[in-house]
Formats: sequence, C-alpha cells, structure tokens
Amino acid sequence: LSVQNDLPRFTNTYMQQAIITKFKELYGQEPLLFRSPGRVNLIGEHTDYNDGFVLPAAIDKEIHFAIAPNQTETIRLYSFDMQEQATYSLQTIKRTENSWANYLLGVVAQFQESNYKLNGFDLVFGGNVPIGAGLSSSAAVECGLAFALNQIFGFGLDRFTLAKMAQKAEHEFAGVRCGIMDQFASLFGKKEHVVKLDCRSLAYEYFHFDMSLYRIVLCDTQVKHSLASSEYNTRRMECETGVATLQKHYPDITSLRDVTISMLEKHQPELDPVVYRRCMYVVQENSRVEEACQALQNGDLKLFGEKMYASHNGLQHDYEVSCPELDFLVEETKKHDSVLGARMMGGGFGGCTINIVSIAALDEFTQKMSEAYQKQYNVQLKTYITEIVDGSSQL
Ligand code: GAF
Repeated sequence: LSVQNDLPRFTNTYMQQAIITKFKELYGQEPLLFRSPGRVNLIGEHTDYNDGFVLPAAIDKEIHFAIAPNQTETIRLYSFDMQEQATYSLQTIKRTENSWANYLLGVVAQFQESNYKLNGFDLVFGGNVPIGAGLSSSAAVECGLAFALNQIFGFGLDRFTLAKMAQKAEHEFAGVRCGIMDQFASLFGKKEHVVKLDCRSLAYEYFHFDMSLYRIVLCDTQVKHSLASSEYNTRRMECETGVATLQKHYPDITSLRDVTISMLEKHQPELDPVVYRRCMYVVQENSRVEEACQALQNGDLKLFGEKMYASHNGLQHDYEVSCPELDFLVEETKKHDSVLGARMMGGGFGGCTINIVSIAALDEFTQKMSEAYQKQYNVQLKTYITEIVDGSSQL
C-alpha cells in the first residue's frame, strides 16, 4: 500500500530503473522496455460512447513495462505497484478475481480471439499514474501491454487496432462499457498537443496547446471512483434509451451525435425527465467541444476556459456524475484570476479536477486550493502539474 500511495512522486526514470531491476531479479534475463501514458481530457466528457467529440492529451504520468518472451506457454506477471506476482497458462486465459491482472489478461485474450498467436512472456509493470484518480491508469496498462505484445511478437498491428483491442479488454475483463477516448489518448498522444477525436469516424486532429503561459494542473479529491460499480453503465443505457425514443420519429439517427437541441425539445414530453437531461447534456457538450477547439485555434484561451466551466455545470446538474468534493474544488477556482477554466474530468464520482492555471501563479494556486480543501474536508489535497507527452512507445 505504501508503494501505491507514493506512486505520483516517483519520476518516470526512477520507475524505469526500478522495474528493470525487478525484472532481472525475478526472471534473470534482459527485458525490452515500453511506456504508456495516462491522459487528461480538456473537454468532451461522456461523449465518446455517444459517437461524439473529445479533446484529450497524454500526460507525463506513465506505466512502464519490462517484458521479454520466455519460450514457454506461460505468462508470468509482476505488479510493481501491488508488489504481487501471478502466473497464468496461455491455454486458459479468462477473467480472474485478481483485479490488476484482469487488465493484462483482457489484452492477452483479445490477441487470442483475433487469432494472433502469442507465446509465453515475462512481465514487470508499474508506474506513477495515480490509481482511481480518473487519469486512465487502466487504459495505460491495457494499451501499453497491447503495444508491447505487438512489438515483441511482430504482429504489425496499427495503433487504431490496438486501441480497440484495449477497449474490448476493458469491456470484457474489467466490466466497464467504456468509450474509446482513454485508449485512443494513451496511444495517439502527441507532445504539447491536445487531440480532437471524432469518436464515430475516428478522424482526429491535433491542436497545439501553448504551454508558455499556462499549465494543466490536476487537483485530486482522493475520492476513489469505481466506474464499474458506479453509474457509468447506467448513464450509457440512459443515453441509449433517449436515442431509442427519438428513433421513432427520426429512423436515421443511430446515436446522440445525430440529435439536435431542437429535436430534444420537441419530443421532451415523450422522454423521461432524467433521460431528457442526460441527452441534453451530451448534445450540448458535443457543441462545446467544437466551440472550444475553435477558441483554441483563435488563441482565445479565456473562452476555452469558459467552455470548461460550462461543461462542469452540465456534468454536475444534468448528467449528475460529479460529487461534492469535485464541485467544491471547481467553485473554489473562481476565486483565482489565474485560473482560466476548471471542471471535473473523466468518468466522475471522484478523481481529479482539471484546471488551466497561469504559470506565474502555480504555487499560490496549489497552496490556496490545498488550504481550502483541508479546511472543508480535512483531507490533504494532492495536486499534479502535468506536461503533455507522446503516446505509447518503446524506450
Ligand atoms: C471514462 C471512460 F473510460 C471513457 O471512455 C469516457 O467515457 C470517460 O469516462 C468519460 O468521458 O474515462
């Protein structure tokens, strides 16, 4: 547990050395080394599984993998963060009670289902992505292993295919019907850029994110969210229910991506009030992503920040995936002129807020936010000042 609590303060270089050392100690051979980042999402929340738009970036909180084939039919896994080992036969890969191993086994199963012949391998993995903080540690693990297996066994799969396999692993072995955003961000991240993804066509566009005056700062509530046991899958169903009702009038629509505000307003009486609010949030959030990207292109970061606040408002009141701690932190930023925008990030119900903060005021911001959080909840706030980095790679 102490290792887990300390994770975010370990540097990437420290983690790489630590897992190489552990690998040699356990398996007595030289590994290959891979890395796979966590992500932030600037705007476009709960839109990915509605075929909508998202604007994530890969960050310098990463999972590292030391890996090598072992010429057997067995996979030997070691989690540096949990300090636990587990061994599985390739003949009988299935979901287990071991939660961390499931993210890896899920990926192995995807290769097998797609008829890519895997041989046995040894693995040590670990990193500094805080777990359960909404930074996609699970996608980083899934994408990193998919990327590494593709390399060491020479399958030649492209990053889209790997992202989809990692997403399916999450569906089938972690039980969360997530969209494609997290896996895409981990594999397609680009240094100093955010990436706008159309989750329907998978067309994507990078936007330079000017870090000369501002930083992306994360404030970690330390309220642990559990996507599977939380309302994530329920939200997805509520959106599908809304689409099914509207399809009676508009047979051509297939998702909320195709729905407009006026369509929703016209058919409001037929929609359950909760479903109506969920759908309205998603439709508005999709427009906000477009508007925010336009603002970025015009260099209007102030407007970009306003869109972030509006996104939080929708997530809090209409989509109802926030929590008091997240709302408190977002509200508190309004006392700081140095903050352009803030909102909850990821699935919700805990985890981090994302804040765009002036570099000149970073210390003051983190200090004042920590004091306020301490006073309100008697909890020491964790803050992470992030850099935007490249997606999964071999080191
Ligand atoms: C989680 C999911 F994994 C993503 O696919 C996305 O839906 C996000 O919640 C909400 O935007 O991170």
